[in-house]
Amino acid sequence: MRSLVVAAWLLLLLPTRFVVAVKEQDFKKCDESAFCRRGRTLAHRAAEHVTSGEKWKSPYSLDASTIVLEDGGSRFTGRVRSSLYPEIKFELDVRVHEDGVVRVRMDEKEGLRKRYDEAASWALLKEPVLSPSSKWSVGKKEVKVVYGEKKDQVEVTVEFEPLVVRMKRNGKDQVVLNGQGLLHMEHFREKVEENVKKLEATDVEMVAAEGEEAQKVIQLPPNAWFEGDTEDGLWQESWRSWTDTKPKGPESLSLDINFPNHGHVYGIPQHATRLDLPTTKGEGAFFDDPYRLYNTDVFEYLASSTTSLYGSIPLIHAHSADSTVAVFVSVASETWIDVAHPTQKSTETHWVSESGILDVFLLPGPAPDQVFSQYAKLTGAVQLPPHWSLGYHQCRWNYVSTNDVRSVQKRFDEEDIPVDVFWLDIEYSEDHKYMIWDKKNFPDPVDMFNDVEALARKMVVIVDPHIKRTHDYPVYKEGQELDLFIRNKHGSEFEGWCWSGSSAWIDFFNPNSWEWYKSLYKFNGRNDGKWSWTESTGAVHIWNDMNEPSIFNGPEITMEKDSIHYGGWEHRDVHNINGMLFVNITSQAVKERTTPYKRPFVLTRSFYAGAQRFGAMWTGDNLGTWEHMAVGIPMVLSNNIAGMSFAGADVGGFFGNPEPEMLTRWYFVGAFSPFFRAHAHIDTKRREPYLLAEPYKSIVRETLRLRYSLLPVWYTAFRESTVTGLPVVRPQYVVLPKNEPGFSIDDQYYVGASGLLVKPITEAGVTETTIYIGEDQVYYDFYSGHAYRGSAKGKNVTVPAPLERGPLLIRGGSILPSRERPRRSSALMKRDPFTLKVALSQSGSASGELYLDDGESYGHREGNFVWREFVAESTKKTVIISTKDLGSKNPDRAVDGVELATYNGGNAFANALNGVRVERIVVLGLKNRPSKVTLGNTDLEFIFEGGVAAVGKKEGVASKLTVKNPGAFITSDWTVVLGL
Ligand code: NBV
Repeated sequence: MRSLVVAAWLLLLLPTRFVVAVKEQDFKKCDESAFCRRGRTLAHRAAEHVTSGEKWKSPYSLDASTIVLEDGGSRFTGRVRSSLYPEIKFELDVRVHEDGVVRVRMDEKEGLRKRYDEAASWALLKEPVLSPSSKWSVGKKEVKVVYGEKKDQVEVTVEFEPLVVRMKRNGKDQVVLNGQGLLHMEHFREKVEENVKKLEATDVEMVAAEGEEAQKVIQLPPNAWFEGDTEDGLWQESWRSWTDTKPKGPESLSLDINFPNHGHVYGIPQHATRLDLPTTKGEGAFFDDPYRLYNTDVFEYLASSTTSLYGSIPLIHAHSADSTVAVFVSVASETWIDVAHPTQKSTETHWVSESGILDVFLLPGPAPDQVFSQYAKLTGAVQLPPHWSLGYHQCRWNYVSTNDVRSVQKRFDEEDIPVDVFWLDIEYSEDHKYMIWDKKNFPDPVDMFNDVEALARKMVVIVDPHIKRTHDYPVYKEGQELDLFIRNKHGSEFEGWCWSGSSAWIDFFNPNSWEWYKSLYKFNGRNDGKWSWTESTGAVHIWNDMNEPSIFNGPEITMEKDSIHYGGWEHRDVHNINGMLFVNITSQAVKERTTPYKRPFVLTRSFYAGAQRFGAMWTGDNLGTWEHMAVGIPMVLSNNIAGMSFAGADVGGFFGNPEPEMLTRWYFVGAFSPFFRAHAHIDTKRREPYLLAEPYKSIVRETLRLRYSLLPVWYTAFRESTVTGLPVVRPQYVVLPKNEPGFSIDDQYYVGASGLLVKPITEAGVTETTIYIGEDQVYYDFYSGHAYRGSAKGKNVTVPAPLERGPLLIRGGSILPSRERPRRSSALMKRDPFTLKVALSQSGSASGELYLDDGESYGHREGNFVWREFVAESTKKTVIISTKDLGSKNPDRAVDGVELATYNGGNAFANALNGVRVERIVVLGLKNRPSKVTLGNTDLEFIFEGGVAAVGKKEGVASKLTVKNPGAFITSDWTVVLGL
């Protein structure tokens, strides 16, 4: 109901030409999907049993006599039985990884058919290493393992009957699997009438006691209390005009995953909703339908809904002031998740997937940082992006010709507005045959690329996965010759409709497609002389759109589930991973076409767990409304905590024509998103920043300059993320995990570990706002230096929010490196000097980091980088600001799990930066004017503006010391002493 109201409201807001209803009816609700219906009904029956006082008992148990300890005891296997089908064999396989993550796998053994068990092989970085020391011990009622520090012990038990998996920390339940008894793995069966009958009500009797009227008694089959009394869509299912044949029959999975001591859950992107996931079940549930994970191209999606969107990451974080834990469910098929809070401090979730094995990873935490590192160890960390890709990207559907691109670039330069990348959407291509230029409008693509590159910029060109079925398209012709296309249920080439008309889709599950597809990107030609994209250059990077896959005439705008992939798997088994394979291979193709390799940039719309290793994502076709601007923030945060750090939403909104105030505010949102791109639908008016009237144009220019000045902060945050798995943008619960009132806040966030706290304005007419400070610390207004005080319990402070200054605070205790010279693109900043902003904490100290490398090669893996730490320490009479090399603190693993070579401070990249100055040091919050400021024996000139000190409780404009040209260099060690 709520969603309908929002939909109606949205329609009123949209300009008339966009009044194409949010097509909710194009997408299924749980009750329109048979396996979801079955799973949810199972949960309802269980709940009814419990409320009626009957005991609901899981039919699944672990047969103790079959348990075998393996791999030195860190793993065991055993047979699971279901009392409903005693003859069916299920095997359980439970492992402890070296970092304490527990993996629980269950599969049907010797069944009639095989379940898809390869989701993890695509999601995981590599096969996890098992714990050398944790050993399972088999008891009378359970198998148990205990590990961790004495005072902080994790105990995992697998109880025999019913089968329950429980992870405890210090005696407190962290995660419980099947605690509610909703585990169900539908086994493979023959489609015979007898089977059908078995599930039906067997009889209807009329029983009449003496003197009473006859009553109807329905005798149900014994398993009906669990599975229901009628078959529901087990073998075939129709929806709208489509029929999904289910040749394998039912094989869905249901599992309750509960967090009895955690009142907040986050993750399972991507949905347009709050970060702290609202409930879908139980009294007063916020949503009616479960969260759905099924990659789909949802046209004009709602700003608040559980509807699935383009990407799916089945990772959920559960959080309380005591601990954070997470569960990653490695499943590739359509999945629905109900969320309920039976109490404020506990959470129940119920997962129902259509097919595949049960493969669940329990990440024990116990703090957010550890959960991130555990997840990054499993699925990999975000790749270190090329530095230029953190600049501003200018896109629209479409820049219509090579000259159009040139003139857009010219206009940016005339107006002195920084930009790094220009994008080409689908209309560059001839009849939507991607990589083939429409020569009428794009007669000289290589010259265009070179013109853009000459001004130190890059281009990104779209390559969609639908392949036009015409033999004059070499990609189609060769793909067909090599037999690389996905097949339909009859075994012939799958055909569907997309931009290119009748199209086919390459099956990237087929290993034969990989080298071939990569070879198409060779701009120097292929060894075998066949067609490749020679009208391209090394400065061109790629955008993968429509890879859910989006198919205009398919059910829910995607592929029929009974289509067939390599290995005979049905599309239903692999749907949510399919899009990730495309961006995986594209990123390899882009990387490998340059010698030596350069870091690729690929933007993808569809993604799955692990996609962070291949590129950036964006939130798809948002609307140019304040609601969409606002929901983009929790969406980006949610993707970030699920590993997809390189995330952003279309600035300005894809659909519609945002008014200047909205667009201006949206630029600020973008400037504080990891991925910063403006984009617009083909029917919208042009809205490049130089077209804005004053004062908007100048404000947007300044916002872009702010982004560019803070690129060192963003790049440093990305480096940290590649090593630790910590997100680039961090919500309140990640930074202050013990501060309860912050757990649901998702409209403000921190940038990496820099101490920048931002709260973009997403409403019209705002002039001030409140920012929540969840700790007893001083925070400074980024622009005015006004010092605000938080409190340990948390406090809202009111900050100015004029259009030209989006709310931005610096956390006391931070040192921010920035580059303040306005430039036209990031490449021109390479040797620019630095400003260090020292924001003293309440105890008078501060620290910060800076990471730099050449920004595009893999030289950093050979130790070619600069990694510095800056520290400020106060004594009674001095404040000492110093810097040292962090190379010795070399991380033990880096991007893509590749070990870093030993770092050497005098590496080639660092040497190339010799002479790059620190041109300014600014210190906020000194208690008084220094008597002198020295660097070694040299007295430095300085300006001191009096004001509030960091130490103490006063609020107001903080004191500010500015030391210009201290004579310090960014690559060398130095110490600046402020004598007080
Ligand atoms: O390629 C055209 C668009 C693209 O601009 C947009 O960013 C994608 O999300 N694409 C979808 C296809 C058509 C959308 C109506």
